[in-house]
Amino acid sequence: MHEIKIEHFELGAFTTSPEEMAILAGVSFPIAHRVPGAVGEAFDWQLWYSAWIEKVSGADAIPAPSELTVEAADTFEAFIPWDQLGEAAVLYGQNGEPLQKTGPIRLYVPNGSSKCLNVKSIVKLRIGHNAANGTEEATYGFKHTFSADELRKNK
Ligand SMILES: Nc1nc2c(c(=O)[nH]1)N[C@H]1C(S)=C(S)[C@@H](COP(=O)(O)O)O[C@H]1N2
Ligand SMILES: [Mo]
Repeated sequence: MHEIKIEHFELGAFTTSPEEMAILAGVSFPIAHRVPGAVGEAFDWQLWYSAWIEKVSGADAIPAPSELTVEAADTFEAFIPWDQLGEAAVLYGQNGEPLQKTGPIRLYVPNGSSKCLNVKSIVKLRIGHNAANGTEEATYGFKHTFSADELRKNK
């Protein structure tokens, strides 16, 4: 699975890939520089976001986001206030190859409130902006939503 969905509060829905994100961010570094013991190649979250917003918004002024929600293939997700993402990095490769177990990408939040925010196997990035701007705390866990069919079966 190499596809990553992006949902932006003002710009809408996009699809990208780890390779495309790394190229846009421009600079890669060993993730161990920010997370001792972690292995692989990463790029800076904020560097990617600035490059991406410039590319997709053109000359339009877009308000700064207040939060990032990442969704993983196993339905684990994390909600992270934007101000915890100052040192955040995205792991996208190991030994020059795409990530295997934790791919397509993994987020690391070195100065975040919890290691549990280092979400593996991210398939969707939701960049949000809401009224509670800056007052919220990070949350994480497995999503508990079921389709109508699943609910009927589980009865
Ligand atoms: N996709 C996904 N990412 C995840 C989790 C998970 O269950 N699924 N667990 C989180 C939790 S609770 C922790 S503590 C860390 C553990 O990271 P590690 O396996 O590198 O120690 O991964 C986080 N990322
Ligand atoms: Mo955890």
